[in-house]
Amino acid sequence: MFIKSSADIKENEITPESVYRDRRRFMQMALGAGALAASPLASSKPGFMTETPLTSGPDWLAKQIAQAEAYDKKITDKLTPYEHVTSYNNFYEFGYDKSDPAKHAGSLQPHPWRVEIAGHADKTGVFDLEDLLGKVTLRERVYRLRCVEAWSMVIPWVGFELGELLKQFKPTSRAKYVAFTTLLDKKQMPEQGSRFSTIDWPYREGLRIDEAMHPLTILAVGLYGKVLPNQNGAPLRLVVPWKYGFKSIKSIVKIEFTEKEPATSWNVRAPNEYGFYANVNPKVDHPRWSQASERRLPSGLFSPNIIDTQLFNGYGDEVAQLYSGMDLKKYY
Ligand SMILES: Nc1nc2c(c(=O)[nH]1)N[C@H]1C(S)=C(S)[C@@H](COP(=O)(O)O)O[C@H]1N2
Ligand SMILES: [Mo]
Repeated sequence: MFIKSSADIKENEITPESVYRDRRRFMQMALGAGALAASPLASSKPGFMTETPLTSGPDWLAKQIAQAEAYDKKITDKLTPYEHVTSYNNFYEFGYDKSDPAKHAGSLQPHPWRVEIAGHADKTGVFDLEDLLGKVTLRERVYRLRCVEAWSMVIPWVGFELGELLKQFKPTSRAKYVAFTTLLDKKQMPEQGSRFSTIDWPYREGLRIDEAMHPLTILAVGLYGKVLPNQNGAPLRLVVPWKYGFKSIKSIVKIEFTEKEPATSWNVRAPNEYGFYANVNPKVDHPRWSQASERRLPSGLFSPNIIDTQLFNGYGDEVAQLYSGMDLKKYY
């Protein structure tokens, strides 16, 4: 038995979701009245939202996010509060402590932003984020995020289905994989200039094309109804909810259709510890720790909130068929 104070219960179980819902409703009302500026979330400085220093974006983006299609599935998990989602991060380009990204990611300039679409597709080129977002439907998606380090969160993302975007470029039959690359810029991402860095920058990730086209796979541009904070991978980051968090690459500048399985940062760094597939699996342990359970945030000394890890992070009904016939211990 773990001791739980009434304060814990209030913070963890009642407030986050209700506050979020209220906020969201409020913003939509404000927008409906054509008065975003009247919202307490809008800033006094025209063109930018400044609720936190690391969350800023142009008006067109804030509006598009606030008007995203609401999530219509039943939410069974408690949402991890905004404060935790945005202050406990992995973003090694800004340091290795969980608190580093929130402290240091202010040097990232996510607007304006361009993304290169390359490789085996009929249409390729460099596109403004605004143009790409003009061609997709923004949706809210509440997903569990399970880090390979055995902690997890529940996050209400705002984004769009990656497949909806990719199809528009008409990938050819040679497009078997999709490779993603994070921005490479020592000025904006100081850790990329560090001599002690153990990652070969830029951060890279990849998916098989059928994984990329799966409707659960999204590119996120917001969370909690707001523009994505820098520390969470602004302005555009991948979210693949049935895979370990490291697959969800942040601040993407390039998406390439490839014929061969692309190199991915963690797999290159420690191939016996981090596989290309990285599907959440309680039966396949990390060589140095068990993956059978996880610490669901927020967690504290007196309420560690340890829960069982689920195969495919609980999304097996939707994704298990992608791996039928594959040995998940071999393709970890
Ligand atoms: N470019 C980049 N993307 C990244 C990482 C990183 O260090 N650099 N960390 C990954 C890891 S290990 C996790 S768990 C998630 C964390 O996302 P969050 O900080 O939004 O919770 O981002 C992933 N994407
Ligand atoms: Mo992670």
